[in-house]
Order: sequence, then C-alpha cells, then structure tokens
Amino acid sequence: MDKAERIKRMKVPAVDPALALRLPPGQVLTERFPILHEGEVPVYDMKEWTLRVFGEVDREVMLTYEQIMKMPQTTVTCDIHCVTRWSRFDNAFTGVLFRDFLREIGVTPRSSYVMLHGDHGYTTNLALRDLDRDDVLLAHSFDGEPLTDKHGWPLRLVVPHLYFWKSVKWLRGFEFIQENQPGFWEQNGFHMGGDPFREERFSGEALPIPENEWEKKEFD
Ligand SMILES: Nc1nc2c(c(=O)[nH]1)N[C@H]1C(S)=C(S)[C@@H](COP(=O)(O)O)O[C@H]1N2
Ligand SMILES: [Mo]
Repeated sequence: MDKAERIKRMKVPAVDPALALRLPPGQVLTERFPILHEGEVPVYDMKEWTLRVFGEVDREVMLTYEQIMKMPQTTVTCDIHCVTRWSRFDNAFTGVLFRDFLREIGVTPRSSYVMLHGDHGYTTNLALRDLDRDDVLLAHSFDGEPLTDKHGWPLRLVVPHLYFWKSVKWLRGFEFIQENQPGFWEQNGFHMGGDPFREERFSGEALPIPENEWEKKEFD
C-alpha cells in the first residue's frame, strides 16, 4: 500500500472541536498533573514566611501568610500549558487575584515589568500587563485543597495565559523593575514572553523538546 493510501486509512482520534481550540499548537493533553521544577522542595516555618513587594514601588512591604489569607479570595478555573508540551484543562486554583492583591496592599508600581522570585533562587520575568488580568492568582489551593508541597505550597503564582514556567511555585517576592530582564529560564534560552498560542517557547534557535519528555517526570 502506498503512503497516501495508508494515511487515508489511518484512524483520526476524535477530538471535540471546542476542546481542540483550547489546545495550543504542539501541545498534548493530559489528565494527570505533572510535577516539574529545578532543585529541592522548600521546607517552611510559616512563622518566618514572608512575601516581599519591592523595587519600583512607592513603598516596600513584607506580608505574612495570614495577611494574604485575609484578602478577598477568588477561584479561577483555567487551562495550563507547559513548554515541555503537556496541557491540562479545567484546573481550579483558589487564592488572591493579583489585581486585588495590589489594591489591598495599596502599593503603586512605578514600572511596567516584574521579576517574580521563588524560593531557592527561581525567577521569572513578566510584563505588568500580563499580571494585571482577571485570571492571574497568588494561589494557595487547588481543587479546594491546599496545594501540595510539590505544586508550590504555601503560595504559587498562576498565570494561565502564558507557558507554565511563568507560574512561580514557592513564591516569595514581587520585584517591580524598569527594564524587562530575563529570569531563570529566560536566561537559558526560553522566550521573554511565553504565549503558548504563538508558540513562544524559545528566544533563539528552537531547542528540541520531544513530545513525550514530560511523561518521564513525576505526576499526581
Ligand atoms: N520555584 C519554581 N517555580 C516553578 C518551577 C521551578 O523550577 N521552581 N518550574 C516551573 C515550570 S517549568 C512549570 S511547568 C511549573 C510546574 O508546576 P507543577 O509542578 O505544579 O505542574 O512550575 C513552574 N514554577
Ligand atoms: Mo515547564
């Protein structure tokens, strides 16, 4: 049988067209929740834990976990897309909307970019307009339960419209900056933006990411 004939006879998997529209190019849908990070999972003494807001702001602040938990709470159900090609639909995260957070602490940023800081030195850069949306959360819960340690408890960022490396786990700081600067992965060849629907994976030459790379990782 020639190749054209073989292809014609191939079974095409039935994908709900509504769902297909939600899946960015080059992504594979999974129902499991992969665990991906560099380095160790931090261990916390919550009495010592703080979230620092600093840099180009009218006033630096240090917040306790209690203060964050007392802010208005929102649940966002969103799709997430990892640059290693897995996507997961309908994830319910609960926490404080970045918008509400800024309003609550009354800090005015004097810059258009933000460097996010996670524990153990993880950083990622975002434009302020990518945080100032109605779906960006400082999340502490997933599916109505506190986040597991490995998914970023006590606090992680969730930025659904960008690749998931922008969603810092073990979030400890918002640093407002004048000029856009590359964070950890961005210094290692990842895109400064990270829009999955435009496949903004890399800033230079495309790095080969096999379709099943993420399948070898840890899940829950
Ligand atoms: N602090 C920190 N946050 C991080 C990472 C990391 O290595 N350290 N990895 C990022 C990447 S590449 C992804 S895909 C998501 C994975 O989140 P998950 O383990 O909850 O799926 O976390 C992001 N946030
Ligand atoms: Mo990732």
